[in-house]
Amino acid sequence: MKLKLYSNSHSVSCSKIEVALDFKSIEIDKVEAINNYGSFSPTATVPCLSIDDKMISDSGAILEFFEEYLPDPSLLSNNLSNNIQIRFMAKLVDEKLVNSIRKLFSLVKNTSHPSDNLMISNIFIELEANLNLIFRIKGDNVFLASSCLSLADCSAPAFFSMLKEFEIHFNQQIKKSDEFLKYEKSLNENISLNKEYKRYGFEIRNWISNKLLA
Ligand SMILES: N[C@@H](CCC(=O)N[C@@H](CS)C(=O)NCC(=O)O)C(=O)O
Repeated sequence: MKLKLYSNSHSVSCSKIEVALDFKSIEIDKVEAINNYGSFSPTATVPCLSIDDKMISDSGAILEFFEEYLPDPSLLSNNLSNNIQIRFMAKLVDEKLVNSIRKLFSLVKNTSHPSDNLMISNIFIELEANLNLIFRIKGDNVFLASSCLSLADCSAPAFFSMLKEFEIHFNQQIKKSDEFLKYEKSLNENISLNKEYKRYGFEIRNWISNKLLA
């Protein structure tokens, strides 16, 4: 099987795939795509995985592919009911956390409109509420959906590093619950999550600086 991954180093959705590749120690041919995603990706988005003659451009489907391609170590469990919890949580993290924080990218600019501040505050309020929801559903698990790293945690490094950089940039803070701090500790102590947290944080800091210089 011939595999090639088209990704972009500051894409949140591509960051998810980096976690899985590192965790599973998968070496893959990669292309850093800068723009014009429509020339290779069916949805004009990255990540996009080329598998022989197929082009698949959805991070969730790509993660599931790598899980089947190299099942050990696993990002699922051997229990059907835990696996549905893992997939449920993975979807919630993308819909409630990643989609909310993404809205802040377009608000990083040199000259802001007076209405920007209200929009920024509302996004921070939404993030705090969505984090509380996620942590309520997480319960006592060490990781987001299980006692081990799973598919549900793969977006976490990008989300947590973005949150840190956007809190600094917009001078806004969300209230950190004990659950938030406990999960942040698990993220920092896990090799694959921590490595991606640092790499992505560096990318976002650069992205913000370049945007302000432009
Ligand atoms: N649901 C898709 C979303 C992918 C997505 O929106 N990717 C962004 C980068 S994070 C993208 O390619 N946006 C188009 C662009 O930047 O031109 C997935 O999970 O793969």
